[in-house]
Amino acid sequence: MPANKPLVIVTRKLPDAIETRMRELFDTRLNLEDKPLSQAELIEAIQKADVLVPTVTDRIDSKVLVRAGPNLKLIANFGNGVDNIDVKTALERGITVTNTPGVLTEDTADMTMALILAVPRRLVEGVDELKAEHFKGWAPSWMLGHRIWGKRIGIVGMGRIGQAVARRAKAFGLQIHYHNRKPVHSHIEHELEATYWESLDQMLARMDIVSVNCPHTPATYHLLSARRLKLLKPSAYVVNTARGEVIDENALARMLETGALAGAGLDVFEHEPAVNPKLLKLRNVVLLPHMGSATLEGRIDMGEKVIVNIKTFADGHKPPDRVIPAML
Ligand code: 8YV
Repeated sequence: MPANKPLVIVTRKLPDAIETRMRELFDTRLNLEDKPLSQAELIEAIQKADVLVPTVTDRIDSKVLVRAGPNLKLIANFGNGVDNIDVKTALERGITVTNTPGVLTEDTADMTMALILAVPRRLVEGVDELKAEHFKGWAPSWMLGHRIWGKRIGIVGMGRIGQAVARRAKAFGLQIHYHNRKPVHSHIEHELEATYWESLDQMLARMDIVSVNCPHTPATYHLLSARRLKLLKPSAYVVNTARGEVIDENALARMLETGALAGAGLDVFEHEPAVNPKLLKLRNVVLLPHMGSATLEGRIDMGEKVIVNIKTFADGHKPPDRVIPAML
């Protein structure tokens, strides 16, 4: 890779400040129109680039990677999740992969908490009622939701985001339960007064709210399968700000439709940007277009991470946010 000015191809429009800095530092090709790249355009990009900066909307699977040119040495993903990239194949081909961890934790946890509040308290339904001019004055039995204080939340995946959700949830009076590959450090458990469940099945059966905060990997695909969803109490709510693929979306939609589950708050979908049409028709769901980390500050921080990863790599050092297979 040319030491100082690698050819960096960016697949989507990034914040202006980030694009400007990238152009100062590297030979950077931007996508100012922000039109998603077709597979052919993506292949063309990886044949030329020294560094590719993709996002979650670019599927970089083995079919794409086998076409990579000899110069491609780094894929600096603009995003935390790397389920859009076949990391194993990339590494086998000598391509380093980096991501942007840490900087979208608080924003994503905020949005998770917003959904945890919005669904049981019927926030969107209330807004819709008002807009439809159905509000004829307060009534004791109108628009009743459910209290969240004192209820149990089960967090699936207690990494950075899961812990940030737990801190917020605790402040709202929820009791914290979690399932993770292994328990978190005892001082974190103590701080959060959190209960660890080795068995996801056992935890699910006892929770009032379930929040999905784990990455999508082969091991977590449909972790909330039709069978596991059936373990939930009919009064339970499901919130997902991680990846749609972690839940069997069709099974979830069916259960919400029949009242086998109380409601769901979903920021991510199994076949994005498509959303299961059944979900769109339901009143007991709050659906968002994958905007958990969508703050300007967060996007700039993500861009800064991408720049640091490229710059350290181009300078011959190990970039700080390398994705290693053990993480997947
Ligand atoms: C990002 C995300 O905005 O970083 C992630 O894993 O899910 C998003 O919130 C998106 O991935 C950008 O590539």
